[in-house]
Amino acid sequence: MYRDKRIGVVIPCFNEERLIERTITTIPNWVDRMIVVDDGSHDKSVVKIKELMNELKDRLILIEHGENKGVGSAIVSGYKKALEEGLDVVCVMAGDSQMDPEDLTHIISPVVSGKADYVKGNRLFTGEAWKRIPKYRYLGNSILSLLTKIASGYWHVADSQSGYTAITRDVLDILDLDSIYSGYGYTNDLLVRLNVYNFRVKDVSINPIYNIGEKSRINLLRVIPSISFLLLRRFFWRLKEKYVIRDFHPLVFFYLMSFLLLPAGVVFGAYLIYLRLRLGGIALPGVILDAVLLISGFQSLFFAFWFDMDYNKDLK
Ligand SMILES: Nc1nc2c(ncn2[C@@H]2O[C@H](COP(=O)(O)OP(=O)(O)O)[C@@H](O)[C@H]2O)c(=O)[nH]1
Ligand SMILES: [Mg+2]
Repeated sequence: MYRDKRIGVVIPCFNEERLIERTITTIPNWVDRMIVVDDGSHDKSVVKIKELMNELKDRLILIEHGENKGVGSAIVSGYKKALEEGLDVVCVMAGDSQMDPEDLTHIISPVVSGKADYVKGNRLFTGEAWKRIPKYRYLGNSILSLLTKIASGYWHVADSQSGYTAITRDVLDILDLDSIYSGYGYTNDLLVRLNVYNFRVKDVSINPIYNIGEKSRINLLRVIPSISFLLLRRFFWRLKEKYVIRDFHPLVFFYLMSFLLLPAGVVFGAYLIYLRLRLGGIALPGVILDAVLLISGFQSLFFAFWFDMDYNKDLK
């Protein structure tokens, strides 16, 4: 119990025999349930977890997927179990000890006190982030964080790939858990969904932990394109759900204008460059038309961003 709330921690685990014990044993005693979701680990993770279950009894629950279904699916299984167990606040912490248990109170406090519906750790607030996080991870994370701001409408949220989170039971009851993305993009997907329901999301500063013997399974070259594509789909879904069906906002026209004008401007511009190279000269009206397409396209896009940011400014 933390204040008067029952707290759960979901721990996704895949081949974490070296760090799973440390993860579980360092979680504070006031956590009522730890729900480890193993996804067909090939190592001794499950053996280690079962040993700990003898000591920790009801506080430690193991869900075994048997085959690997992805980290997003593991979190969803953990969330469903947490609902069954009647927990009020459900956190997620990785099974490789990369999340500092000292930060757990910071993560849950805004949710427990009713100031936020979802809280996410942000590793970038500390000045140490650039030094501690491997550079290629930092840059990959920055690209996805920017795309997630656009897709989710939570412009104040950064470090979108951070999986250290807390969510309330009420939010879990409303979300369609089964349709959440099964892979590493689940954090991004969740943010887009939360925005459609106007839930308040808060970022809190956490300590970035690296080089403790963890081995990331993330392959950035594969993950960045697949999450970007997911975000594109979810972005259109959010515009439809939030600004057409549930409420109406003209920002959809601004987005639409920019999606028509910008590609037209780019294609026409490329054609003009081709003509310039082939024929050595181009007519001024063509250049002016292209400038109008590009300038209006960018203006529409930036206005759409601005309206979206303004609409969501209180959801923090
Ligand atoms: N259940 C489950 N857990 C996974 C899977 N992939 C990764 N994890 C766990 O999710 C956590 C974060 O994964 P990791 O690869 O370390 O990501 P990173 O720390 O963001 O680089 C770790 O505890 C992993 O064991 C999976 O497919 N299924
Ligand atoms: Mg890790």
